[in-house]
Amino acid sequence: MKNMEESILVIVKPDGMVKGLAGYVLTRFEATGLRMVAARMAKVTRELAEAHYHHLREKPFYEELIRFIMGEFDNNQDNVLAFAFVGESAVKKARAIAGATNPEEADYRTIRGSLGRVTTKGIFENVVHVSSDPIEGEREIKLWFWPEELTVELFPSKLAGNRKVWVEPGGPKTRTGPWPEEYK
Ligand code: IDP
Ligand code: MG
Repeated sequence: MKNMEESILVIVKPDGMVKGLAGYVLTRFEATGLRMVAARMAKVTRELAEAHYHHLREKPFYEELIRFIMGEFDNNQDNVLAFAFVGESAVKKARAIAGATNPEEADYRTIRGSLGRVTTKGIFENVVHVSSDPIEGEREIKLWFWPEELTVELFPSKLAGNRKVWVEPGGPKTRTGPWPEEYK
């Protein structure tokens, strides 16, 4: 990763997957000029969902958010497409095309503004996840990908047994690191 470059996680959420928007979302992100360094289909278990959204666990919409990202409101679509992108101002560029969190408030030219919706139950079906900042980007990439799934050495990794793991796991509930007491 060059100086000033940021790395981010992008996910096509279950609503985007069931609507057949994975290819479209990728096309929009490719147009940013950011470099794709990882891509995989991921099964969203409750464990992964809770780790990913751990910082929102006090929010009133938390439980529904977990169920949403696990595909429970989208025909049990618990497989999502996850990407890692790298580039200058990656967060700003990616969030600009994703649009505001609430699809009803998002600019209509953005992915969320043109293709998202708020359900009658108040769930934001907003098609994509994009990391909020570079620190979150690192944490999330480490959570969703093993080191060998990346095409570049974004973050230091080491050999543990016969597979590589992140030297510094990306925060609470990563797949590779210790879980903080509060989550055990
Ligand atoms: P972001 O996805 O734009 O970064 P966050 O605040 O990190 O927004 O929230 C994560 C996800 O939680 C959102 O994408 C959306 O799916 C859901 N969410 C956030 N705020 C609300 C809300 O007020 N009502 C319902 N769902 C919400
Ligand atoms: Mg966020």
